[in-house]
Amino acid sequence: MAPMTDPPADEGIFHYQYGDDVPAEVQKYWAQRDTIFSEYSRGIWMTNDAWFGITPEPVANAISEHVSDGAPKEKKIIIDAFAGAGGNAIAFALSGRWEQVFAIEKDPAVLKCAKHNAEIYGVEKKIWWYEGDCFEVLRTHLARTKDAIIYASPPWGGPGYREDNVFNLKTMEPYNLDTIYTAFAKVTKDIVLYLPRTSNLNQLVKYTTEGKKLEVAHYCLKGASKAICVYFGDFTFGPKDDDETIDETADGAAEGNGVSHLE
Ligand code: MGP
Repeated sequence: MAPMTDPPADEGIFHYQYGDDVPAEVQKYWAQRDTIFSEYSRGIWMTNDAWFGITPEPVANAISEHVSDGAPKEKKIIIDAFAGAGGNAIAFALSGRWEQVFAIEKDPAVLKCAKHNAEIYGVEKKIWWYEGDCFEVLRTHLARTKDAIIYASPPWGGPGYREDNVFNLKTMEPYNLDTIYTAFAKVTKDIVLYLPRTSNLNQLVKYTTEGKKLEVAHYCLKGASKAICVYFGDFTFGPKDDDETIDETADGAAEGNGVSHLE
C-alpha cells in the first residue's frame, strides 16, 4: 500500500487537493477527479498535461473487460504503448487476465506518476515499465513478443480534436493512424486503439483483414461518449446481446455500448 507521499513538484508532478491550486485548463478534469481515479484522494500524482489524455477509471475498466474477453485466448501479454499516468495499465493489471503487462511511457515525469498511481492500486509490481518512445521500445525490446496484444491510447493532438466534426486520423498529431498501425502490426495484428469519438471510421476499414469484421465500441460516461476503441486483428466478442454486460447503471459508471461492425 503506497504511503501518502508529497509529489515532486519541481518535476511538474502534482496532487491537487484544492481547486485554487489547479491551472485553468485542468479545472474541468480535476472536478471529475474521483471519477477519473476512484483512489484520487489517496494521493494520485499527475502532471498538468497528463490530465487531458487520462482514461477515466470506469472507462478503463470497461475497456479492460472488453479486451480480456475479446482477445484470442492464447494471448497472455498486453502492452500499453502510451501508458500516460497509468489508468489503463492499472486496469489491465487488476484484471488478472494477463501473465505480463508492459507499460511504455516516454515522459519520465508522467512515468513516475504512473508507477506511483499503480502503487496506490497495489499493482506497481505487476507491471513491467519502460521509459522511452514506444516505437523504439517495441522495435528493440518487444519485437518478438508474439503472444502479445497492443493497446494504445495515443495523443490526439490535444483537446482541439473536439473542433472537428469528423476527426481525420491521417493528420492526427504527432503520430497518425498509419504510423501507429504499421509499427504495431510488426509485433502483432491484435491491436486496440483508443481514439476520438468522432474518428473517421472509413479510414479504419483499410486495416481490416478482407471479409472480417472490425469491432468499434463507444465508451460512455454519464450518457456521453468519451472515445471509441477499435479492435483490430482476431478479437472476437460474444453474442452481441452480451455486449451490454459492461453497461452499468451506477452514476459515473462506464457504458461499453454502441459496438458496431465495419466490414
Ligand atoms: P475531453 O474531450 O477533453 O472531455 O476528453 P469531454 O468531457 O469529452 O469533453 P466535453 O467538453 O465535450 O464534455 C474526453 C476523454 O477523451 C478524456 O477523458 C480522455 O480519456 C480522452 N482524451 C482526450 N484527449 C485530448 C486525449 C488525447 O489526446 N489522447 C488520448 N489518448 N485520450 C484523450
